[in-house]
Amino acid sequence: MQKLVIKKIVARKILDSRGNPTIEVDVAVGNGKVVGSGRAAAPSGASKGKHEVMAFPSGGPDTSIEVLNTVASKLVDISAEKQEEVDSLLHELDGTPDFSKLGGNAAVATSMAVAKAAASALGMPLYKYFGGEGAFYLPYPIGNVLGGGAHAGKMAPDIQEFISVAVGAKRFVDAAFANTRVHKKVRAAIESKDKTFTGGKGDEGAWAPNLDSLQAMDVVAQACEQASDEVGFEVRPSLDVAASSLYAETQKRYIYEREGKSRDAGEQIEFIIDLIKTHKLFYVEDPLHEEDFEGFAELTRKVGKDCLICGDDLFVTNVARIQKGIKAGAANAVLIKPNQIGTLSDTLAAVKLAKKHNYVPAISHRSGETVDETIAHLAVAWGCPLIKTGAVGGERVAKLNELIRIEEELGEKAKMGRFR
Ligand code: 2PG
Ligand code: MG
Repeated sequence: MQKLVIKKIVARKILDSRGNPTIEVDVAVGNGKVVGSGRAAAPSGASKGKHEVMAFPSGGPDTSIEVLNTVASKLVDISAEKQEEVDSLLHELDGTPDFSKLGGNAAVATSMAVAKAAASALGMPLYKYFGGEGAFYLPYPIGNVLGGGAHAGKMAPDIQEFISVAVGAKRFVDAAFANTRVHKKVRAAIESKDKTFTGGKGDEGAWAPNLDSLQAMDVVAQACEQASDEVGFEVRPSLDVAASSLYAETQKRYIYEREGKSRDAGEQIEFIIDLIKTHKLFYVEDPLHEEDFEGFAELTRKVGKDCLICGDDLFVTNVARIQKGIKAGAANAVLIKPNQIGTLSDTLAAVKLAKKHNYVPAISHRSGETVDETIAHLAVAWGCPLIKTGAVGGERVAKLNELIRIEEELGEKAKMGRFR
């Protein structure tokens, strides 16, 4: 068969779930004539890590599109099946260490659209294109059911995400529905505590109540316990503290505004350990701020055998930072967000490094999302045993429903992922 090459790249500005502009890219591939096409859109974060690549150049998404349009011809006729070459060309065409000329969102949307186009030309779903016959492990969905922090209003909890993970589920579909069961129970519990609750939600579809972090933790832990009893398998509470958003560098303290409290590094570690032990937390993301490798290491030493300690802003899907974390023993899980690093090849390198050192890779959406379902395929292709997609909402269920379809397509072969 003739070589499959990139024929055309079209970029456009579209809306994300917050109504902010982001980039969508269409790629056509062929061997003479067009035989496949792929479309991908990039998400955007609210609680972004300091060390992420730049989502957009300083001129914003319009500048990003202009830059992509001027370099697109250089990508035409490049082999669409050589993802690494495509991705290193994206780096070269950008020419900066952090995608600040092209924008990480345009880069990642292009990278993903090329992969999807190549898969479509070969008549394969993306998870099979990247993962082959060995791609049959489904991830456990990490479902954000109650939230605050940078994703919700002032009176919501200081901690960003209170999460449910159905770790006992035997099938993806059951795990996804267990999370929505918890989500519904959480609403009922909030309403019974607060008669004025309006049903308001944060950016990811998690309820945003007028509760402090400890009240919220109780509500979610109880809802998980009740859901476990009803479904007959374990559903565990979890957190994304997003501690960089709480940290005040000048005071070297974590400021819990809603609670009217602040904690120094030692107090923060003790606070998190207490939450992990009291509520049997399965997973805690960013319990400390993004530069505190040592604090992460101390926490992991103390509770890492009972709980996944995951770095998001700490690692930003960046192999150098993950390497630094591995050396320090900073965590036992890594959040994987393709747009934090800008290409699929860089993302895969992060997943491989994490796995090699028994760090659990958890692939993740952003708070500002689109209905793009690429990460669902990447989770299966790369054997990530966790996927963070939220529990409800169109742009969240786009990924969950795609995984339900993949599980159905895999049939008997499908298995839930393994953590260690
Ligand atoms: C996070 C994410 C997604 P954001 O902190 O993990 O839940 O939020 O996209 O705002 O960084
Ligand atoms: Mg996070």
